[in-house]
Amino acid sequence: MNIRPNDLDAYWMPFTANRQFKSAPRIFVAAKDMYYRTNDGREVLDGIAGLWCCNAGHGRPKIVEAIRKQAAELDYSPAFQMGHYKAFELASRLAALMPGDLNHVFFTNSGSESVETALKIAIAYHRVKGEGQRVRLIGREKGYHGVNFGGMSVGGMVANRKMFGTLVTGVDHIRHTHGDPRNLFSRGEPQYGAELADDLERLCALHDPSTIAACIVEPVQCSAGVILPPRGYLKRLREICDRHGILLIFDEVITGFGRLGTPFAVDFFGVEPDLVTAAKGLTSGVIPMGAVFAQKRIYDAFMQGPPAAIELFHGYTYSANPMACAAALATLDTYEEEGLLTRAATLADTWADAVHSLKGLPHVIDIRNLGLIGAIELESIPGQVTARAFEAFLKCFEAGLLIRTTGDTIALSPPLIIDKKHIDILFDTLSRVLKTIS
Ligand code: PXG
Repeated sequence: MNIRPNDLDAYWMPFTANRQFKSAPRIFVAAKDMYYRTNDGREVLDGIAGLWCCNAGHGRPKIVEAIRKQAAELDYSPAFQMGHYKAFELASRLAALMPGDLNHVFFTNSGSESVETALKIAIAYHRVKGEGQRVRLIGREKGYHGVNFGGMSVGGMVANRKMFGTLVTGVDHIRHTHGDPRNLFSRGEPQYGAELADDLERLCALHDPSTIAACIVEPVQCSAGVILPPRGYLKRLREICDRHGILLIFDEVITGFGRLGTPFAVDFFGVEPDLVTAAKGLTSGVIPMGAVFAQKRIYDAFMQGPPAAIELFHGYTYSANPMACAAALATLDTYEEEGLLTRAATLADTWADAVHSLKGLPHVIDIRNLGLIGAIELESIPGQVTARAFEAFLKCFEAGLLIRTTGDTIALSPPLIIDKKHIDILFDTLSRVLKTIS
């Protein structure tokens, strides 16, 4: 076969209709602050922070400079049995951002790896504590925890699961919280449905709680179309886990680093889980990196036995990669200097007004928001789920706005540097497009 440079064929694109894309490619060539630039020279307003990750915006000088400098100074350092200063510095700074005793940090390279790491730590924790029978993992319907086997198994997105065999065994799911008609068009946290957390009690009764290692949930289910936890739901989940000795894991890959107007959703909801996964905003999306936060008592439980024994047989070649650490430290500096981890709280009302202003436009059947997240759910064309939202996606892109769609829901989650002027442009464009879709 004749392969030419820049031929579109060789690249097998992730979560993309490859043939459709390659017949009409959409290519970015540059990005700065709130905007991407396309190969045909158009500016596109970033309504989704890349893929929910570029929280500091694009091309931020401190981050760019830190990466440049690190590449020249210490490009790579072995992740096992060797250390470099920035890894320790980053872990300490991250631990200081978290409330309570969530003060030990394990580094990974993605949200998916963070999830696998957290699930493995949970199971191993019970074993080192002498409860090796606690092996079951509980996820939630419609949950998204990445695409590796553990995350896919505790996840609840049917399309992401059905092609891949029997998945990890010993996994069960609590019900999702979507669909109560009383919650339609709620501003912020929906009022009804906290009792859905009791579904975990049902699974405890079925499996016996002594067999359950952990329950993992996203505080806000973003990938499934921004499904919000009803008021009191997460607290109730915490109480049930406590009652039965089950570890609670918050998957904060999206909600971490300021998305809700607090550093983490942990702060926003006032609920302290045992483990927290993060990625994306950790480096503002610039270099792949993830992290798992563990409570001190979990870390301490492993620090037993002969000091020469490796306590956890887990890790990645690129755990705490120096380039990623440098990018993350510069990202944290940028967040701090510009107040970005709490900026969403300042903008939340303006944002909520703007998102809910779309009520009444054609096909809009629900609107949801929290922090700097918004979702506009469109009525599906019968037999053609996704078609309507995808049309909106293409038309927005042509009109200079990047949005994200899942099913027939439009999701918005802009860089946290967004200001009122961009919010106006975003919603003017989106409302114009919504008036034209079939
Ligand atoms: N957990 C959660 C809660 C996520 O949202 C992952 C884990 C996996 O992260 P990695 O880094 O392995 O992709 C995610 C990722 C979307 C979308 O628009 C969401 C994600 C990724 C890409 C697209 O729904 N979330």
